[in-house]
Amino acid sequence: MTTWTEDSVATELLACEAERRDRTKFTDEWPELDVAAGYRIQSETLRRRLDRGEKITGVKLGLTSVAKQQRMGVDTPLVAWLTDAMALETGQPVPQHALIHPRVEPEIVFVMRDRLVAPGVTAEQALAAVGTVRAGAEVIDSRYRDFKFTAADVVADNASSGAYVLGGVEREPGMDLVGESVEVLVDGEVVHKATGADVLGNPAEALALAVNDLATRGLAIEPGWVVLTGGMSDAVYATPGSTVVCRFSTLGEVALDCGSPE
Ligand code: 0L1
Ligand code: MG
Repeated sequence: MTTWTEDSVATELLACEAERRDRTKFTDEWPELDVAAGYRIQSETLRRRLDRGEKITGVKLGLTSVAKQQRMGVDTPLVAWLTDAMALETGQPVPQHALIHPRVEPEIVFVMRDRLVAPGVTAEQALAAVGTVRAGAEVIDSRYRDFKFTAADVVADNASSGAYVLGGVEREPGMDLVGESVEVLVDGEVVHKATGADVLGNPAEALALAVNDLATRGLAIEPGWVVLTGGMSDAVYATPGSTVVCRFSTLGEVALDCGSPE
């Protein structure tokens, strides 16, 4: 059996991503791997992404809704990184050629106007630093077989990061975040419904959680960054040939063409 280290786990996760190869979770072989170690591994993979020229575009939260927590069997919200290599333009299809088993989920997204620094930031204070609110769709892609992981595994894996796209409508942070609803349609059929209330009761709570968590690692949220507040509903498979639409009540629609098999 392999003896893993934080460094070799980081190497293996990035290799799985580059080679589109899934694997069993590390905690099967290294049960002592905990969430704190998962974040150190996540920081190391971010360092390597930046070394190869990627730029941070923001942060993403994971497992902020009960729907996601129950589906993934992990009840700890988590924080991870977005880079420009993950950003999709409107109309770009899901990059199937680069992903293992992508799924799509609807997100309420904050675009930051001001720098946000914790600790002790409340949801209200966090919201005061937001410039605009937008709809988003995240394309998640776990490096773990069948998306089976513990909290430590998924934190190390940058919370199943894959790609993301933003909708075109921009609204003020004072909008009704809690009441904003979304329907997820696959080929025209509604398969999930959720509201902003599903995201920790209020997506602003997710933003506060992110900045307070980042502060424990000496980090802040920077102006211009996007913050994906977490899947509002369970995700749907991005089956090649299908179209996924996230239809929000006031934030517009985000449509994703799921592309063709590579
Ligand atoms: O694979 C996963 O579902 C873990 C990441 C969670 C992403 C989210 O809840 O937005
Ligand atoms: Mg997400």
